Amino acid sequence: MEPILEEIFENIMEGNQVATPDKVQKALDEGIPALVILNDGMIAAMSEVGYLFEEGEYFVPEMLVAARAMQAGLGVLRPHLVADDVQPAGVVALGTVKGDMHDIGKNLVAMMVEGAGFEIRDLGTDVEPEAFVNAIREGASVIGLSALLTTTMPKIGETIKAINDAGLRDQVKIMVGGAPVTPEYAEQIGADGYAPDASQAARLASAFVN
Ligand code: B1M
Repeated sequence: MEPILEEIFENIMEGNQVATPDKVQKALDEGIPALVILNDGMIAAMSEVGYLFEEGEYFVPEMLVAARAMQAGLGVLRPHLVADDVQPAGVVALGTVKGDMHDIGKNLVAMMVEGAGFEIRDLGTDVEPEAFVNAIREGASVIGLSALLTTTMPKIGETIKAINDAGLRDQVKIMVGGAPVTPEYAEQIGADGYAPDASQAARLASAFVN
């Protein structure tokens, strides 16, 4: 691997939000294609972060700073990806369901899924089922539903029902998560998958499109 790509990898792993964009710019100046920087330096680092998180070697704070470094680097890289017409792995519309204001976990999921090469449409918190339906009409291929309260968890099922009722269910994959959500509940309400954490959400999104 080119030394500068290794430096990008290391800086993301360390969560260095200052050095990462500089290194990305340096790699571009060296003539490395934007897609190579993205895949071999940045996405590779985020999958390693996800792996270390799952192994219990990294915790939420480490994952959060790594994701922020990744986002800082993407700020420099994004115009070049657009100029090179690099297509995202898919468009993921993500939100916390109606009635629920918790967004820390959802934001972490957004960062890790973006780190896996997806475009994120963050619908925010307290999201009406209709907003998810509209996101599918506007091109989202994956829907991510987060709930942190036992009282709002049923809204996940209601959102999936709204997608069904709109006749759009076969156009999307739906992943669900959040502290009270279980794999059994996900299956019961007809989701395509459940992820217990942000790292596995990124892996699940990739599995959907591959
Ligand atoms: Co709230 N809150 N809260 N809260 N809050 C909990 C969830 C609670 C467990 C605390 C407790 O009582 N022990 C409890 C819920 C109890 C229950 O339902 N059984 C609770 C309550 C009751 C409430 C209020 C009702 C309190 C009140 O007002 N009486 C109120 C509700 C407001 C509302 O939403 N309508 C409320 C409010 C708040 C704050 C606004 C103060 C704040 C939220 C700030 C914010 O998010 N911007 C807050 C917080 C911070 C918490 C706790 C302390 C922390 C949540 C968090 O951010 N965790 C929480 C207690 C706890 O969890 N220990 C609590 C860290 C985060 C990284 O983890 O969100 O689990 P998590 O996300 C993980 C996974 O779940 C998963 O990946 C993430 C990263 O690994 N994941 C997904 C999440 N979404 C996913 C989606 C996926 C896949 C994976 O695919 C799409």
